Amino acid sequence: MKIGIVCYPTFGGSGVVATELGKAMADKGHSVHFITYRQPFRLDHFHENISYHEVTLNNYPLFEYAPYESALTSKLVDVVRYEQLDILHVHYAIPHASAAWMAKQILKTWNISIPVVTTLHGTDITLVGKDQSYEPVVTFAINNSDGITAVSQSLKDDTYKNFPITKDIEVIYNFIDLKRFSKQPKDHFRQAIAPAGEKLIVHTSNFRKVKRVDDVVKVFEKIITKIPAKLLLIGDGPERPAIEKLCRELASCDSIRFLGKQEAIEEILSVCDLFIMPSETESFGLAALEAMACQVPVISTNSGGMPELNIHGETGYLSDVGDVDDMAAHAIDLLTDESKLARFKMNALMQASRFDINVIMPKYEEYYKRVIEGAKVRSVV
Ligand code: GMT
Repeated sequence: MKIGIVCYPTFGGSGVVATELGKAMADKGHSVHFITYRQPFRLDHFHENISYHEVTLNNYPLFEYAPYESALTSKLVDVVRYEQLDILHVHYAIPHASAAWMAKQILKTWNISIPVVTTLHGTDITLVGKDQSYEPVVTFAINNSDGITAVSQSLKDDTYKNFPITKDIEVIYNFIDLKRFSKQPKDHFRQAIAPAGEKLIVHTSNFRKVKRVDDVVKVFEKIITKIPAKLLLIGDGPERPAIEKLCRELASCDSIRFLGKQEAIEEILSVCDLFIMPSETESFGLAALEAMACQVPVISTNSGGMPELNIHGETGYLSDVGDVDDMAAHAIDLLTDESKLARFKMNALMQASRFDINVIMPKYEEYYKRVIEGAKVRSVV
């Protein structure tokens, strides 16, 4: 197949899923065309089956806001037409699904038919998409996609709850490359960060409000009253200055390291004992899956799709959003019971292997084929 992929290319789960999926499709022999405004950060090597098309945004003095959606639509028209793509897979509804619909209408004028698959990732439905300034476009674009996937059952349910969707949504979970994300012998890291044998607690995110990073710090404050521990905060984003301020006020700065954005995150996860994800909402929780693949159990909220990934009492624990006392109690219980901790670490790995890329990628491949066939049948009728 010749596949076009549209995504947000910078740090973020949807971009990671889109890029890794494209790379896996290319390894399988498909011809993959990424169409994004910047080179996706995980697209870092030459691959004979991968092409990259940059959406160029020429700003003119008249525009206060550069019309990204129009530039993307024009680029989609160009790439589909000249590369003779079989399918377009757009990640994140806003504005990728509506740009794809517009491109499809333009291409029809040349008698070119291009099926579009839209993958819903989370905040495009649970936060941003619900906003009245986007809702009609999101609803229309989803209902006019040829195929729709959601990254968890919870996100599928939320989509039907929040939008008048008339089409079927296929659940295809996030996935992980276990060859890359696996526990590595990096004991020298542990020795450097926790020289006195402290437990290592980790959180990775883009520090958006929805991630509730302040709750990570509050949980950690409670943990260190009982157990010697260090906290690694990985990633960066709008809330980081407020979190740094909170750490200074709580005087826990000495035990907390802000590591910023990290490429080889699996090396750090390899030496950690516990991952904390206290998100307000999380459609799947790819960052938690990455931790679990490196044998790190997870303390998370029970919101969104988290219970589909993190099994309470087996791979970690689930708490209500904001219940830092419950999260801390679970963390202390686990970190003080070595045999339970060892069991949870193995359970985390076993659960992560259910989401192996080799299991999930064929589901997308099969779904593409179904959507292409369906579009052919519709065009004949
Ligand atoms: O979590 C973020 O802020 C990034 C966001 C995105 O769209 O890039 O992640 C969403 O998509 C990921 C990949 O499907 C999911 O694993 C995340 O759970 C989801 N984030 C939220 O729902 C908050």
